Amino acid sequence: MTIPTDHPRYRSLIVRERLAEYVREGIVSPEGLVAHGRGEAFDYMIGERTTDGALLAEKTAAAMLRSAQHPVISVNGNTAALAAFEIARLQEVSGAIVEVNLFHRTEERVRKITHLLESNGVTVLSGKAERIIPLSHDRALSYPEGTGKADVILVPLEDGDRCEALRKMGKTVIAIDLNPLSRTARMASLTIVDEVTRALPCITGFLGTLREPEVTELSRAPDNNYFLKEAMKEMNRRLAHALD
Ligand code: PTJ
Repeated sequence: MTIPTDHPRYRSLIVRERLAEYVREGIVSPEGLVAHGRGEAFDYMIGERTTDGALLAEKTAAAMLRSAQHPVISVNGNTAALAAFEIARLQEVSGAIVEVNLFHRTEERVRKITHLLESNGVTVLSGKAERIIPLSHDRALSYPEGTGKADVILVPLEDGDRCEALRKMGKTVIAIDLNPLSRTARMASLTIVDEVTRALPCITGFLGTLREPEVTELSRAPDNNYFLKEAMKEMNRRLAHALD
């Protein structure tokens, strides 16, 4: 289908088309479309823009990645489909290890997602996945040199259970999630309530400009509840005046 460029929702429709194509190619899971729809709904409520609160969270995430000894970015099907290039840029400036971790895991999907990431310039951790995360499901599978060693893990669009398990392992978890009420958002050490393709370039940008005193100050003990409350306040404000 050709999307008319003058359609008021052109960008959103193009992204949906792209995700549907990635489902056909076996990169995004069918469930990933549902997850995307939920994200879109929350993005409407936040005004489809990066709020001041999200920007501060992105700066904080940059500081946390900068001060990490072994930063890791965990990528799933939706993130690869939406933001492979943005992941490559962030890896370049942060030096983070990128690994593929899937909720709906098959070795074929891991291979296809790895290929998509690599063709956008990402260096993807290879090797044999092991049951590293204390979960009964295949979401336990991860890489000893990645998640196994990580102190700070960036997990765009993560599942709540996995986020909780990573926290129990003592990892510092940075989530990107448009839903401030999700279990992931509440379980993470820091949640960025922003759309993943807006959030990643902001983190990359801050990594290039942050100075050492800010890194120390911001990465000390982020107040996740503060960021979640700011996002909800913003949504409430917008909803209260939506029809004015
Ligand atoms: O590729 P897989 O098999 O690993 O599966 C990936 C999905 C995303 C399907 C899987 O991790 C999943 O089911 O995730 P959840 O539990 O639905 O959580 C996804 C969260 O991401 C939801 O809270 C959405 O609101 C949010 N979200 C969706 N799209 C975006 C988003 N947040 C930021 N940017 C988006 N584009």
